[in-house]
Amino acid sequence: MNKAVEAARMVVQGKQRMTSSEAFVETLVSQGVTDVFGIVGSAYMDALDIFPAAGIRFIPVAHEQGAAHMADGYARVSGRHGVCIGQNGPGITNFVTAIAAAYWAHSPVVAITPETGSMTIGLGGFQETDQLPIFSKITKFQAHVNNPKRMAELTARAFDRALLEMGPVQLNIPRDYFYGEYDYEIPTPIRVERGSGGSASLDAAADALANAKFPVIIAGGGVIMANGFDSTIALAELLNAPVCNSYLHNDTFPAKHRLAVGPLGYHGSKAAMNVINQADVVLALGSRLGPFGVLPQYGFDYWPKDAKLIQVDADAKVLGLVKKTDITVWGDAKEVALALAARLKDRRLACSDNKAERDGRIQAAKDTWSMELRSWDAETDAWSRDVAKESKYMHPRQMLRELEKAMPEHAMVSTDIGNICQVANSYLRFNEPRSMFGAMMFGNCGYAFPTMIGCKLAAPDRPAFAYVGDGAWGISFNELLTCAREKIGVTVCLFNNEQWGAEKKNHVDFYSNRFLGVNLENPSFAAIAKAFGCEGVRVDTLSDVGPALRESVKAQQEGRTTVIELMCTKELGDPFRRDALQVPKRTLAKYQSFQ
Ligand SMILES: Cc1ncc(C[n+]2csc(CCOP(=O)(O)OP(=O)(O)O)c2C)c(N)n1
Ligand SMILES: [Mg+2]
Repeated sequence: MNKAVEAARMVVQGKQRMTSSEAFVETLVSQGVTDVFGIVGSAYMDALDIFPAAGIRFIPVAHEQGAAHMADGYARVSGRHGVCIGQNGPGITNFVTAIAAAYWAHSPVVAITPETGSMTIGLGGFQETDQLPIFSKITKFQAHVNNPKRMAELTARAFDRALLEMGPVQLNIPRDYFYGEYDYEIPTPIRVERGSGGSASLDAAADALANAKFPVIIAGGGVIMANGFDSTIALAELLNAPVCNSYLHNDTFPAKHRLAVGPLGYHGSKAAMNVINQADVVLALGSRLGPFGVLPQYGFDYWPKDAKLIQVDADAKVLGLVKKTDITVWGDAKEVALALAARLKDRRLACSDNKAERDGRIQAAKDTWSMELRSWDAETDAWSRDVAKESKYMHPRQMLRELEKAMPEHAMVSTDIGNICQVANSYLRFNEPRSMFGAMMFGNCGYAFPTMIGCKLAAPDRPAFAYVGDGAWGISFNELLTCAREKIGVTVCLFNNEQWGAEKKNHVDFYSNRFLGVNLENPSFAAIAKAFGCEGVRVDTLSDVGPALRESVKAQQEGRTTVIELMCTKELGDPFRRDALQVPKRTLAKYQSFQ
């Protein structure tokens, strides 16, 4: 750190007279904030003005939804706060979708929401809306600065709570409260480690694992948040237990490890499903076992109904919520893994007796799935075969395989919501944590690109890739402006199949191919990227996929973003919501042909 930066990052000590803007900015510094995403606005201009003197970079974006997604990606890759700010009223309502997404991604995002001035609330002036109720169900905590003298206290509390509760928080500030001079003391941040759970529950979990004949671990997102990657490996090796990744968390266990069997969930690994199906004890480490992530897949209801379930989570509210648990441990995934390993290391383990036999079963499941995946070149349902036959473009699975082969080490990949993005779940393997950034359970199209921009800002040395469908691209490509203006280099792998494919699949499966609102006529997205000041390349053949990806990584190092427009057939993998759709039934005469 050079002297000027060091001086900027020094926080004022003890009680001092300062303006509210200064108290606000000093509290950001004390909380370690170095980057804030947003769109400029008069509501907080007095504080924004002094960001540079505090060593805070303001990253101006194209749309506030992008700012909040960037804050999410930034937080997920760094484990630090992601921060966004906007103009009262419309700037703030633009945050909503992205904050809901951050909520389900358990991201410590701080949404700073300046609001209408305190003296005009309720008068229906300019840019007024009641900003607290809007976020009440999608934040872990809401701080409202009800008096300017509480600026430092409440700002600090919002930041502390985001990390303590692992989720987005809102800091709502009437815009006139940025002005005025008071005596403030900047609070010291609360950073406290989580515990390893109660000793009785740990003893019970250790007993169950010691007596298990086929223990299987599910490594969930909590493993990442707890920085528990290594302790999970150690526990798995001690038990010689195979490890499944929970849905969209393919980075919770190294894919190259012999005990790794791959992800559960939609378009996950059949090896993981076959292995967990044989378990007599399942240890869910840092997972809420979200209902969408444990649905039957490939026509296989793999969840082992008779297995004992041990669930470990730092959030008490998710314990036993979705799956009935036999043993619950309320604790940090890393600390619990360490505590269990300490309890088990000198014990006789029932699963040692059949180690060789289990190794054989695990390897067989992995080999079978890997062979199947290698020979699975295209979707085989009648509709897919039909549309692919007429196409000169790439089969999505083959294209995804080429991307996987060309993926550099330390890559970070975000995935959007869409058919090809979900099929990608089978082709995304990681060997280090904080590498995969799925759109998680809020499931909003338009998530992946801005999120990856935030990831790249937090981890500039890592190659960054966003997987996005052409429909979702329409929601999010405005942030190419941010990349070009701020010289941020990421790669967009844009899957162009000229359709909102995931929804079209429902038309095929349930609505007799009555296509409505799903076919897309696209411009050249590669040309659009160039017009925005980024790189754009169109790829129609498999042999060009790897070279284009590698070229884009070079551009990233020079702060340039590339859109690789990958032309794909219209074939479609298994649908998302088979679980939630019903065969249509029409009773009125005029709708009879819509069966
Ligand atoms: C914001 C938002 N709007 C609508 C949906 C519903 N939806 C889910 S998947 C999907 C289609 C995605 O199409 P595309 O991005 O082109 O990917 P593809 O399925 O073709 O691979 C839609 C519209 C959604 N998830 N999020
Ligand atoms: Mg599409």
